[in-house]
Order: sequence, then C-alpha cells, then structure tokens
Amino acid sequence: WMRARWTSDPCYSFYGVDGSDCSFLVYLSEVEWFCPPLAWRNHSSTPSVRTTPSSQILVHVGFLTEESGDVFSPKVLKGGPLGEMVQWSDILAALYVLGHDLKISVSVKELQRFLGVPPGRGNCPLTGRLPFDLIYTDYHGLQQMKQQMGISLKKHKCHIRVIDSFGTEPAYNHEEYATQHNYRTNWGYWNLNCRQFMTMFPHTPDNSFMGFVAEVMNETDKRITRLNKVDSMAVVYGKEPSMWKGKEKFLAILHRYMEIHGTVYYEAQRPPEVPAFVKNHGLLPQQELQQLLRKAKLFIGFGFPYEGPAPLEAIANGCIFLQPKFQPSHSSLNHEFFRGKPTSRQVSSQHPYAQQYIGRPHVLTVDFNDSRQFEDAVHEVMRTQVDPFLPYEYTCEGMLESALVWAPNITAPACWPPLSAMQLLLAQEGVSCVGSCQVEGLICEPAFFPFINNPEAFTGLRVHCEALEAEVNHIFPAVSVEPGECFLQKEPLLYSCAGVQAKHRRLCPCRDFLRGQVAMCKDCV
Ligand code: U2F
Repeated sequence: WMRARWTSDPCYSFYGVDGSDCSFLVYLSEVEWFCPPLAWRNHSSTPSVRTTPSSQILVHVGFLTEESGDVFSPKVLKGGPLGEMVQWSDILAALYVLGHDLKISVSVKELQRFLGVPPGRGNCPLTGRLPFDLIYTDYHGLQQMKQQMGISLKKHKCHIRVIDSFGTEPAYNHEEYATQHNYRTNWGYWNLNCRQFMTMFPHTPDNSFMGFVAEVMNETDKRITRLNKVDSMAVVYGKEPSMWKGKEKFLAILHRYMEIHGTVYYEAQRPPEVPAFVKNHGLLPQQELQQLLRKAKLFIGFGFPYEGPAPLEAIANGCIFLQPKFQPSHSSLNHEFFRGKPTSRQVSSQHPYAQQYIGRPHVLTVDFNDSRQFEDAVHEVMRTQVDPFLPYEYTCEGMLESALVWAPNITAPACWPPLSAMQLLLAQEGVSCVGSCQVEGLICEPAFFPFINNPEAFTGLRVHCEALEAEVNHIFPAVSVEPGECFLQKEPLLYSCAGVQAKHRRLCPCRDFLRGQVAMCKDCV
C-alpha cells in the first residue's frame, strides 16, 4: 500500500505540481503522518491560535481593482453582489486571527509595490525570492499577477490561492487537456493544483472549501426571536429589481397568505419596479436586515442570485428558506450566468448547499412552475416552527477550524486528511465520484487519488482487468464497462472528483465528514 509523507512546503498536501518551486514526496515503504495540534474542538474556551509562527501573506483583491474594469465596486451599494465582499472580509479576519502577517492590495500599483516590481515594468520575471509565503487572490488578480510577474508566476504558482466562488474543475484547469478536449473557457487553464481554488460553498471537493461566516444568535436572542416571529411575514431574496422580473405570478399567490417585504435598492427619484403590495425597505445595512429576518418567517428566492450568503443568514435568523428547484439543472452548458465558468457542475436549485446540506424543515426546494406545490410549500412554512440554525462550518469557530486546513501555517507539515478515513468505491456507469460518494453519505476526497491509482485498488474492489493502461483522462482511474479494460491516471493534475463519462465506472476515494463541517472527517479531530 502506498504511504505518503509531505514535505514542509506550501504545497503541503498537493500532488504533482511540476515546473514550480514545490515538491511532493511519495514513499512506497514509509508512513509518517504529521499531525498539527488540532485539539480545537476539545477546548472549553476559545483556544489561542497565535501559537505558531506567522506566515507573510499578501491578499490581492483583484475584483475590486480599477484595472479589472471596476465591474463590482460601483455596484455594491446599489444592489450588486455583496457575497464576495462578505467572503473577503471573513478571509482577512480568519487569516489575521490565525496570527498571519497580512498585506492587502486593491490596485495593480499596490500589487507591484508589494511584489517588488519596478513601476512601469510589468511582465518581467521577479528577481530574487517571492516576498510572501502565500498570496490570496481571485481570477482577476491572477491575470494581473501574470502581467506583472511574467514567467516567474509559473515558478511561484504553488504560493497562490485563488478565491473562486463557483469552483474550477480539473478538466478545465489543465491547459493542454482543456484545449484538446473542449474544456477551454474564459477563466480556466491555469495549471494550478485544483485544491488551490477556494470556494464559497463545498461545491466540488476537487477545490478547497473556504466558506464565510454568518452570525449565530445566543440563547436569549433565540428565545426573543421565537416569541417575535410573525408567521405571515415573508422577505424576498433579491436586492436588484431584475431579480423580481417575471415573478408576478408567485408574488400574487404569496400575497394571498403573507405580507411581503423586500430590500430592493432604489434611487430617490425612481422607486423600484416591485408590486405596490410589497413593503420595500430599500437596501438595508446588515444589522437592520438581520432584524427584519428575525421577524420574518419566510425568506423566498426566485432563482437568482445563485448560491449567495443571504439564505444562510436568513436560516440563522429563524426563517424558512423557500427556493425553486431547477429542472433541468442550470450549468455552464445551458445557462448564461454560468457560461464560461470553468465547471460543468449541475446546479439543481438556487442554493444547492441549502438544499443538500440543510434541507427540511429549514429549507424547502420545490418546483415553482407547479402552482399547487408552491402554494403547499407556503402553507407548510406558515405552520412549521423552526429554530434558528447555522451549520457549524459557517460559524466563526467553524470557519477558523476549516481555515486550519486551508490556511495552515505552512512551516508545519499537515496530516490532513488521514488515510484511515478513506473508503474506496466503484461508481456506477456514468456517475461521478462526487455523486457516488454522496449516495453513501460520504464525500469524495481528491487527496486520496494518488493512493488508489494502482492495480491493487482494482483488485481490492474485485474488478477483473482484461488489460491495464495509464492514460491522461480526467475520469481515470476507471474501468470501461466493455470489455473490462482498466485505466490508471497518468497526469496527477487531472485527478477529479467531478469528472464523469458514460461507459466507464470510476474508482472513487471517499471519506466521511462531520455533520456541519464537511472539511473534517471523524479521524481528523
Ligand atoms: C451572490 O452575491 P450577492 O451579493 O447577490 O449575495 P446575497 O446573498 O444577496 O447577499 C450578500 C450579502 O448582502 C447582504 C446580505 C449578505 O451578507 O446580508 N445584504 C445586506 O446587507 N442588505 C440587504 O439589504 C441585502 C443583502 C453570491 F454571493 C455570488 O457568489 C454571486 O456571484 C452573486 C451573483 O450576483 O450573487
């Protein structure tokens, strides 16, 4: 059986990143799992996390720079995306609390200064060492770093972490493979290790799950909230008028039973185009939005925005989240919003995390086109009593705990996740490892792929191989249905939980996870 040892470099648990200053050792005969003190959960009070040496970290927020076309910042106070802002502030807070030394840049000028690139001299290789242990950025920032650092970006790429809300799958990330197999998109093909992409929700385990924080109530506030809940009060999820367009039919049904509130941005001269029966508060400051959610019973989404923080905040404030099921699922293949995003992920509802990881009684996911189903759901909301709820991974402690995984002190070798957590499965034909592990109540763990990419793994699953070959394909290791040909993975960057293809059964390394903390397994704590 293969066993591994990690070197103490920034790619501590990343495999096979070539042409960079990272190295990863795999030994066949030796095992050494290094366990950092993850005694977090055993602490009766908040543990001190400032006990390890700090890392020098640059946080370059690309989407806020003028040079990225300023697509976000002018809109944030007018109903535009705030979800990313929520996540960036929590990343900064988490890294700071973990004791790291932070520098923050929101312009290319600052980026140049921090990297030591002389002004006006972009696209030059950096001379000397990179002045940071890690750089957190986004796709806009990555592009800017490439312009500034030229070919030395490749050399230092292991030090980069990319905040990527919707995720990047391995097939889209591998430049040559993406180009040859039609996976090339606007954003992908950086040849990073996919664990370097960090998502807002645990979309595909090929990426790292970073999350954000929503506020939890203390017991007194929970009691008061329970007493003050108004069963017939609904808040609509949508701070831009466009999010309400074409939803008149649902609003009319809802209005038969509930008082409808909105937080739609508007300018004094031009009130928003929402029906007159809606009580619109305008875009609210966080605190006031929380108060509104504490009174409301229902938080209702009409399909957009996808996968934002607000539904978790609403559920944490004791609301039930009612959302549309997407049939068929939305994805980069059939929906404008996802087109060009480096993922084939099938988005089954407005908020798949809420649907899959939270569910009833806090989350109702129904077909809105079926008026009967919709109306039944509204009735269910009104008669169901729920307590405020927040999955642990979105609490302060939970985010810090998973931050020990995604932002460990890089001088400390990691033990995560221990191989003892692995459960190997043979997927059904045409099913991904994400899906196969999920059916068993498990999660696919890409860090285990190197350990199952061998003939013994097929034998262990009682797969009889007529032939065995190693090839470059994002669904391998796998076995073809006919005539039982087994394939190993030749390119470690293409190990993929998400990959799927008809006529093949994939070998899937799954692991268990803690309820409410998907980054952790039972043996991890
Ligand atoms: C998502 O971004 P959004 O900004 O549209 O996400 P939301 O869930 O609507 O809200 C983000 C934050 O805005 C806050 C709310 C959330 O913390 O409490 N807020 C507020 O302070 N006052 C108000 O009146 C209403 C909301 C998503 F996160 C991104 O991944 C997507 O790219 C984006 C697509 O547009 O949607």
